[in-house]
Amino acid sequence: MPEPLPVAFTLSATEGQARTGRIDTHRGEIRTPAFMPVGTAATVKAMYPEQVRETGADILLGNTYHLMLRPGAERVASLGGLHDFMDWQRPILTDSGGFQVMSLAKLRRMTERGVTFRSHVDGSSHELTPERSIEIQTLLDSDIIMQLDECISLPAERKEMERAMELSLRWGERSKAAFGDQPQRALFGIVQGGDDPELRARSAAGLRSIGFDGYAVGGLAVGEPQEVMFRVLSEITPELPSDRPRYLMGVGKPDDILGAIARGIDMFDCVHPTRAGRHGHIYTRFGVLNLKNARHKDDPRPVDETSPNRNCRRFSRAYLHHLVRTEEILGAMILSQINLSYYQELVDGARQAIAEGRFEDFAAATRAGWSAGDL
Ligand code: PRF
Repeated sequence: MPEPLPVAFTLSATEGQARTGRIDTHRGEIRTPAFMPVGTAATVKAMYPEQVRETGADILLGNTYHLMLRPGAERVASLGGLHDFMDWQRPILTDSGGFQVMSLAKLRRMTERGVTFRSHVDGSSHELTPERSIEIQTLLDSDIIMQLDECISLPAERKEMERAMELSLRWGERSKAAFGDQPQRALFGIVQGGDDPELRARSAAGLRSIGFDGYAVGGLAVGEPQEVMFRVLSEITPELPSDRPRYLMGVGKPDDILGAIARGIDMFDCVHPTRAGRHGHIYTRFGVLNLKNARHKDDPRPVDETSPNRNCRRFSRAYLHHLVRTEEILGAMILSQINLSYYQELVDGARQAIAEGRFEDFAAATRAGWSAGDL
């Protein structure tokens, strides 16, 4: 068997800080800026893999934390890896678990060695170290592996931001040693440091000297206003190597994504489009529509009859309102599909606009559309 192709990032155009390009992996190409739908438990909730692909997604996100608890990383490995297990044959990025431990697990204890916790599923005890996180992500056969880090919420004391940033840097070094030489996969480091410019710069410099295949910005969208997130991004992307992909973790709403692309971010993931869909909220070129609202119950109009997405043209708002109100499974399916399609339409539009040097106009026109529509 020939060696699988190494992961490679190629930029094709820039406009200001905004960039477009591609990441090549042996499982296929990832066009950037990219939005990665979240497939936490080896499924993008309420979507078949081929439907996810049809929305335009090149890559999915999976979670170490959830998969180590259920069904277990060794089990997924013995069943042929995560791609075969869920039948998604394109690239998968896995998060390292620390962030989900902090938001979901019980009785967490953070030490230099790693984090111990009790499962939110059955209360069983587990330990996640930087080395075990890499091992799990390798067992899953992930294409892009994230280092274990500690993400704290904002606002926070500077001492606390500094401690978590420095711990994350040491864990980055251990992650790199544990990852070793696996050119068919990428290992990304994660910048921490809260909202403090000096801590962020030290984090970026430390990660750069360790040397990663890509650089994520963690610790944002954790309670701070959007303007703080944008300020940190404007400060941090110039500190990251321009020839490596940059990933803003867990972000966001369409407006956050446009602002982050303008500040040099290449990759995003967020549960928001699928979760909002399951709750009756849909994203369209004309803004957000809450289909739970009683004002839709007699509305025969489709969501958007000029949309490229068939689901936006075929069902009336009254029907979708009914499905949401009755909590029908089909409602979750259709609304998740509509939202993921809109997110992919957004990043596809951004990629084309950057390639043609008109991203600024594209962003302004897109934002104007959200408030101009008759919803
Ligand atoms: N670290 C990791 N995963 C994350 C985050 C982080 O800081 C965030 C913060 N928005 C989301 N997901 N490992």
